[in-house]
Formats: sequence, C-alpha cells, structure tokens
Amino acid sequence: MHIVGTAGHVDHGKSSLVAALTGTNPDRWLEEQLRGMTLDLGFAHLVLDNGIEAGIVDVPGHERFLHNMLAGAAGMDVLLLVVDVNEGVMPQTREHLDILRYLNVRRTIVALTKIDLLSEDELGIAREAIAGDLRGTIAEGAETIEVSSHTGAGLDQLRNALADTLASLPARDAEAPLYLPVDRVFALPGLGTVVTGTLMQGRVRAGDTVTFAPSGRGSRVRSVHVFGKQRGAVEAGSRVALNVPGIDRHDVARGEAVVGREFSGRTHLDVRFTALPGALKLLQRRTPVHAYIGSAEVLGTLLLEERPGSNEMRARLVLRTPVVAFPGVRFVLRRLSPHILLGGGFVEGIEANAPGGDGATPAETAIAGALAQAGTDAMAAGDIAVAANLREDVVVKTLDALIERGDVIRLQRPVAFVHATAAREYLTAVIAYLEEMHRNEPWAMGATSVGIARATGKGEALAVRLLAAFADEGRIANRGGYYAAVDFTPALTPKQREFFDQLVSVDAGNPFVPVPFDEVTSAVRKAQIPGAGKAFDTLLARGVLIKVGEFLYRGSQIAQIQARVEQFLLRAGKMTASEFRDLLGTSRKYAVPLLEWLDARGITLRSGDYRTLRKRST
Ligand SMILES: Nc1nc2c(ncn2[C@@H]2O[C@H](COP(=O)(O)OP(=O)(O)OP(=O)(O)O)[C@@H](O)[C@H]2O)c(=O)[nH]1
Ligand SMILES: [Mg+2]
Repeated sequence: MHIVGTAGHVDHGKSSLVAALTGTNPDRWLEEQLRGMTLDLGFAHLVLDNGIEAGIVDVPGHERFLHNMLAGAAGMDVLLLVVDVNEGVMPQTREHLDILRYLNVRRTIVALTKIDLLSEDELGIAREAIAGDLRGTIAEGAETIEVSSHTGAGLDQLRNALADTLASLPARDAEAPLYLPVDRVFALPGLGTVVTGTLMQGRVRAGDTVTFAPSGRGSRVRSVHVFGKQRGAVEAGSRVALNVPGIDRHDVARGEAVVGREFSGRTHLDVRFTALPGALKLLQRRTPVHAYIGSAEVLGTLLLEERPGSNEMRARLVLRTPVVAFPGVRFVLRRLSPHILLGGGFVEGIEANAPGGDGATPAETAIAGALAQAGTDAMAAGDIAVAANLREDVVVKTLDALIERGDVIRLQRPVAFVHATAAREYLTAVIAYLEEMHRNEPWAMGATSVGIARATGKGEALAVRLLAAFADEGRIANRGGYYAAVDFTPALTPKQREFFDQLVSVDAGNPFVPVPFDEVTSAVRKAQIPGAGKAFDTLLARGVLIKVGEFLYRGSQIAQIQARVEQFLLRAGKMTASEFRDLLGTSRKYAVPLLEWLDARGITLRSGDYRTLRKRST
C-alpha cells in the first residue's frame, strides 16, 4: 500500500475532495465541522478499481496548523496537490510544496478543484496561470486533473490517475528495521491504548514486542488493524493502528515512534541540509530551529560550518530532546518565531548522544533563571529587569531571543512573560482537568476559564492569558468561550436528547413556530435530568437550537427559513416585512425578531422598509 497526501492552501477543497473520493469526511473533530476548516490530520481509505488501495492523509491548509501538516507530511509518497481554480496558487500552496520537496514524495498529481464555479473560458485562463505558478516546484509538469467535488466532474479521471500512479510505485522497504512514527493516540473501552501512524519501513505483526522511542517504553502488540480490518501482519507503506494494552494512553504522544530494537532516540545528528533561497538571510552559524522528523516536532539548533549558500551543505543538528533518527531519515526545519520555513534535508549520520553546551549568554541565563523562579506567574519586562539585575532594554532584546528559542512564552493583555517549562507543566495540568471533565460530563461543551482557574489553583486573570496562549497554538480548543481538549466532541445522553426533542418540537402543520425561550429555561431548571443545563448550553453553542429574540428555534427550522429568504431575494431582489410574514406563514410577533436576526447575521441587509441579500452565500 502507499500513502496519498493532500496539500494546498486553506479552503481549496482538500477535505471535500477526499470525502468525494472515499466517502469518508476526514474532518474528524467537532471544531473542524463547526468551523468548516481542517485543524489536524485526517485519514481515509481509498479503494480503486482492480483492488488498488491507498491510505489518504488529509492536512490542514491554514498556516496556523502547519505543525500538524508537518506531522503527516513525512509519510506521503504520492502528493495530491489541491488548487482552487478560482484562487490559483496561494501562500500555503507554495509553502506545502517547499516542505514536501525535502520529504518522501515520489509522484505528484495536481487536482484543480471547484471547476463548477468557472466558465470554460475562465477555466482556460486559470489552468495556464496555475501551471505557470507551479514551475520550479515539485509539482512542475505534474499530471493535472480538473474536478468538482460538488458535481462529481473529473472524479473518475482522478481515480484513474491515482490508480495508474499507485500501481507504478515500487513498494517501500519491508525488510528494513521497523519505523512507525505515531500520529494519533487514543484509548478504546475494553482494549486500552491504540496508536496509529504510517508504517514508513519494516513490518509489524500481532504478538510482536515493540518499543516506543524516545521514551523507551515497551509493549506487546495485541492486534494490528488497517482501516478497521484486523490483520496478522502489515508491511511498510500502510496506515496502521496498533493496540498496545501495556502502554498508558497518557504515556505516548504524537512524535514518538514505534520501533524494533535497532533504533532509539538521538539528539546529535550529522545532516545534509538545503536552505530555501528565501531563508538564506535568516541563517546564522547557530540558528535555533523547530525540527520536524517523522511525526515529531522538537526544538534544536542548526550548526553550520560555512556561510549558507543555496546548495546542499553538511551541517549538524543538535536537538533539545531526542527523536528517532537514522541515516536517510528526512527532516524539515522552521524558524521558531515567526515560524518561517528554513529548509530541510536528510540525516547522514548519528552520534552517541553528547552533552551539548547550550551556548546561552549571561543575560539569557539570568532572565531564564528569574522566570523559572516565578513559575507560571507571568512577569512584565520591568519586573524581570529588577529580578535579573539587568537594564530593561537588555531584557527586552534578550527576551526576543529566548522566545525565538522556545524557552519563554509571551502572554498578551497585558504583555508579560513566563518560562516555557512552567507553561508546559501547566498545560499538562489543564489538559488532564479537561479530559477528566469530558469523562464526567460528556454532554458539556467544556470548561470555562473560571472553572479551569479554580480547578488548577490559578488566579483567573492569569489563567485566561495562559489559556489564550495555549489555544492560539492549537494545544487546546476554545469554542465560543468553552475550553476543551482539541479532539473532544460533546454528546448528549439518550435521556437528555429525548427531553429536548420533546421540549422543542416542530409542529408539521406550522413548521416555523418557535417555543418561548423562558418556557424552555424554566423547564430545564425543573427537569430531573442530570446535566440538562449544560446539555442545553451545548445545543445552543452547536446551533442545534438557536435563540432568536425571546424565542427558541431548532437549527433546522432556521436553515429552512434562511433558504426560503435567500430564494425569495434571489428572485425578487428585495422583500418587505409583510412579504416575509407571508413567505413563512407566520405572525408579526415572530417575524420581527427573525428579520433582525437575519440582519445581525449578515444574511440580509436592511434599508428602510426593504431587505436585500447581503451577499450570495455559496
Ligand atoms: N463549488 C464548489 N465548492 C467546493 C468544492 N470543493 C470544496 N468546496 C467548498 O469549499 C470550502 C472548503 O472546502 P474544504 O474541503 O473544507 O477545503 P480544505 O482545503 O479542506 O480546507 P482546509 O482543510 O481548512 O485547508 C467548503 O465550503 C466546500 O464546500 C467544489 O468542487 N465546488
Ligand atoms: Mg480540510
């Protein structure tokens, strides 16, 4: 089997295309579905004619989640580059291509998506512009197929192209030592921990004893699954799920690798590095970097012996924490802050782990020391200056270097600084609390900052700023004021569901009549159903129920109302309040708040007595 990976700019239609090809929506998370945006890797099983199959890894296009894209990128051997014909090649199209040229991609197919939105003439122009923009990248001259995930146009052609490409690829090396970078960890009731990843080389069988590196934990593999089917053994090139009951789910994470006895974690790597031309001026003799190897993301320093040029050069990569690496393994480097892609390459040799002096300046040591003392109590630059006995301008400058190295985190409003180690420890405590809360109250959206602050013994003002920093990095989710573990989706109990179904029911004869909001809240208050209040919040937060003025509608009612209004306005151009009432067969009491709601949502625009459509929604 081989791995097909998507790449391309945000919203260009990667996930929609994967869903159209496989029937699986790769956006697994609630937050992804709410925002219509991929945040983390998604997976799907592609089955083509003649029994050809492949694993698909779908990546997020948004630059904020590039670290997640990178965790899946190493496993791709066929690249499915997705470009929206309406927008053409965009920044993350280029960035993804820059990243993938350093990794294991062997063949590229370009899918031009959303062709249903363009005329034949426009399509001709777009086609040429895109081909021109792809010159000089790994997608130059690649087979290009025009598709629409909405109409299905071109999908058969794309399937054929994928089948030909997959059939022509040689198998990956199954005789090499086992190397399976872990990209997902979860626990199943009755089974225990399951890890998934792309089997890069080697093979794994049920019953094998494997090691997680660099942590060094060992476990027997109870069972091996490939896309939901149990297998006795699996060879390189496949997506794999391993049930490893001997390992606690919290003891492994993305970034570790499942290996045989040959490999262990390394920190000192001799590498061949090629800089991106645009990054040459950012490289110094010692450059702090984020290194991406397999599914791991680690901090380190790139050491160059010569002035960087655009050719491949010998260099050394010294990592803060060990990762599994061996000659031939590929990597990508990013600058720490701002996150700019520097280049990448492959490992040439590894060294016995040597202690590396971190080369910190006295000012850096003093500031890091002051912050470490303060724990998570954020310090302003002025306070750090006093504690470290340094001039404030020196502190400000040095903090930049420490932030860039990942040793210090900047909080906002007001700006202050915390030591990264303390922040990480606090993050671990927050995630543990969130997971416990999700277990106890699976119907709730999550925790508020007040609740988290109380549970973790932090002042609320500080907790809010730390939580904002974590959410900004995508380590936890913030969904309309509720914090949650990123992969958590709330689910009501059958009792709760039944209760709300009855409470907010739709009358088939009068489908647009709402329920008074007050009535519902007092019924919820009186209900003898555990968790009814939080379940109600969840329904509101997810748009299953929608409050309009003093009334409560089902989301499905509002969707129908909106569709009718849009249809009417597309036809008639404008609409009066009484036309709106007739359209829905509803009374003034309900119509006025509904119209105001539609205005506030940016669906309609009010001018005098009329409403018009604010913009064509697609
Ligand atoms: N008209 C039209 N719209 C499309 C097509 N494919 C996707 N879309 C729409 O484009 C939007 C983005 O689609 P996604 O598949 O989520 O895009 P994506 O590339 O996965 O986005 P990220 O993962 O966030 O980078 C959605 O609203 C889709 O419905 C298409 O072929 N035609
Ligand atoms: Mg997507």
